[in-house]
Amino acid sequence: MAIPIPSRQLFINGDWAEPLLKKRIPIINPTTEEIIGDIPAATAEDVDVAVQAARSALTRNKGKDWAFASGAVRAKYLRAIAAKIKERKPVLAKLETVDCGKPLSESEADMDDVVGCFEYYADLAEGLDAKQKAPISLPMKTFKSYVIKEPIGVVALIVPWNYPLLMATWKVAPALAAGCAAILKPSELASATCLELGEVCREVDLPAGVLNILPGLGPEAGASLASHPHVDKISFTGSTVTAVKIMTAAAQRVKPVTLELGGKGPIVVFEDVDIDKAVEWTIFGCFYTNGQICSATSRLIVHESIAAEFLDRLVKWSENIKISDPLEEGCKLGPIVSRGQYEKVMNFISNAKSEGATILYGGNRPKHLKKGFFVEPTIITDVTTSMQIWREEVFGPVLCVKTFTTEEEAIELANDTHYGLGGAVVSKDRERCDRVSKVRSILEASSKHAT
Ligand code: TXE
Repeated sequence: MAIPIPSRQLFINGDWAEPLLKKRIPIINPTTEEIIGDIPAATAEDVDVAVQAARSALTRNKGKDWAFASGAVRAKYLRAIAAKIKERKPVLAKLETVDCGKPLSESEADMDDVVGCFEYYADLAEGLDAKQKAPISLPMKTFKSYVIKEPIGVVALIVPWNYPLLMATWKVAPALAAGCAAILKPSELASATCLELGEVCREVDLPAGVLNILPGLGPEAGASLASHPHVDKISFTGSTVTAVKIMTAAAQRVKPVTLELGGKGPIVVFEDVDIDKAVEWTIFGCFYTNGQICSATSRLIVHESIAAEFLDRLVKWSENIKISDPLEEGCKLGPIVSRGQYEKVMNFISNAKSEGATILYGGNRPKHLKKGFFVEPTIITDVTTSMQIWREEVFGPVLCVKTFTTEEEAIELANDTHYGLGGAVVSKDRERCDRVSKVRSILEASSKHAT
């Protein structure tokens, strides 16, 4: 059954506004490769209008507006947004799945998290009302010190497409709770649910300009936001290449940025594990959301003594992963978000082959699906640490494997990456898990490289 895609405009100053240059971007369903609608594309001109709206939302009538509202007032709006999203969960989850290709069960879980996140920051907003004494003793009684948390001003929130509404919420909810006015820039590859947040804001009468939503191309809408003189802070999640551009633009105006970028996370599996359970974690760590997660554990580092048995069972589990239209019941792997990302993933696989690695499982488009940007869950062995597949983030369902014999070797392999972010250690020995996952073990490994 076709999912109706709402036709939306930009969300500026509490209402829908046609982009000044009337540009639009098609929405392509990654499962069918069909155009199913379009989204408005903001340009520099729209960014100016939205920034102006956000600025005046902060201080329109001094003393009454968002920056001056109590935490309790802001919390009331955040809870109202959470309640509306809860009501719309079935529709929003379907829309997310059709737009970005993740299995429906995952989109449903995302919507629950969205609700939880707005509620969580509502609680924190209330906590902001209490004036805290600073924990320092001052030499003279005439001086007093307090900690008062003030909003930073207008913030630009630039998000990617792998968790469209959830990632937006991780930025929007804390910004609004803190009394900032925000401009959300969703990814051009998946903006549909973020635009629905505009409709929710209208329904709960969020004061005009507090949240503005501007989908559009990165180099146009995103870059204009990053360099805008009246944006006080930028929060960005996405690729390192784009982060460098954003930091460079922000540096011109000495503007603070918060970045969350890529990863190449390890999962270290010791010899004492319950193999089936560890296989299940490995599958979850690398193939959830089609592997399009910055903290995906896409490098399996498994103890030599169990490697053969482990890989055997990993392949059997992979054979049973249901790859289908992500709206279908039981789907565990949907398509990659776009043709561009699909081609990127396929290139990684073919480069791995040409560098001498072995494709133990997968590596192709699933034969039973004639359309869509699908990639089989892929397991790659005979990998060396200089290969691209070991070093670079794929952002697809692709796992590369190495074995180890000593704990020290496992730690070295796990930390052999220039990315940060997540990692996992699987063992029945809790002390070992704590020891290996400690930052100290990373420092030890890196100091060895330095000497
Ligand atoms: O990211 P971009 P893309 C990684 C992952 C993926 C790769 C490319 O490896 O394969 O990045 O994905 C906006 N100024 N991650 O091309 O370009 C853009 O419109 C300002 C990791 O989608 O970084 C979108 O809203 N903004 C990641 C956002 O930046 C700009 C999640 C992200 O797009 C801009 C996604 C510019 N010049 C991809 N150019 C994670 N950490 O979870 C683009 N944008």
